[in-house]
Amino acid sequence: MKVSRENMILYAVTDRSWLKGKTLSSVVEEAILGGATFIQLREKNLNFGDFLNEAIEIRKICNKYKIPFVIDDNVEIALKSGADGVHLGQNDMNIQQARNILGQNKIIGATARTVEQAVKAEQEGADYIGSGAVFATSTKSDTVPLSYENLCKICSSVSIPVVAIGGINIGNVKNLKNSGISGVAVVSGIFKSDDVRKSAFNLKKTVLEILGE
Ligand code: TZP
Ligand code: MG
Repeated sequence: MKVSRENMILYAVTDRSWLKGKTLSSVVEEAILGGATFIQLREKNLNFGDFLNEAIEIRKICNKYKIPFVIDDNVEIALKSGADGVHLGQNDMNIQQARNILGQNKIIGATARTVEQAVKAEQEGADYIGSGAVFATSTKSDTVPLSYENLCKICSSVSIPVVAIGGINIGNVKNLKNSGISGVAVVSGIFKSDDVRKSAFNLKKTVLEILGE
């Protein structure tokens, strides 16, 4: 599966911090039912076996709804789980190496915080760019702020889709209007909610409003 701009509208990045007894696959399904158009499995603390089993479970849910599914950081888990691809940060495996392992038909997303990083990622064969942090976030500790102006520059420097990430919620997403993004990547704005489906639904509605104008 490859990505289209429409797949980027509401890109949900998982987090198991707020499961409250639920399974991650059940909340991922809720996010999809609410309108998430893309799922990234982000696990920073699981061992390989648990990470792989979780990836296989979530892959099944995403396949059921035909939603693209990528693994954060880990090319081996992406390959072994049958995921649609991987999302690579600047300190992960390089894009060409991941492409050699995964093949042309898999999705490779890349984090870029500057125009130079974005242009390089596109040249190396990335399918989309994730850029942030556009707002303050407590989900990731080592983020660097990305200004609206620099987000706009990144969007206009590449022809692949760009998703903004970092602290995005229903209240501030309007500030990203006219930046050139194809959508937003969200962790807590979806998964911290007691009603994941409703939060995804409301967020998507607002994102579609700003993308349409
Ligand atoms: N990369 C940049 S900011 C961020 C990541 C993974 C965390 C985004 O989480 P939230 O909860 O949507 O602010
Ligand atoms: Mg990463």
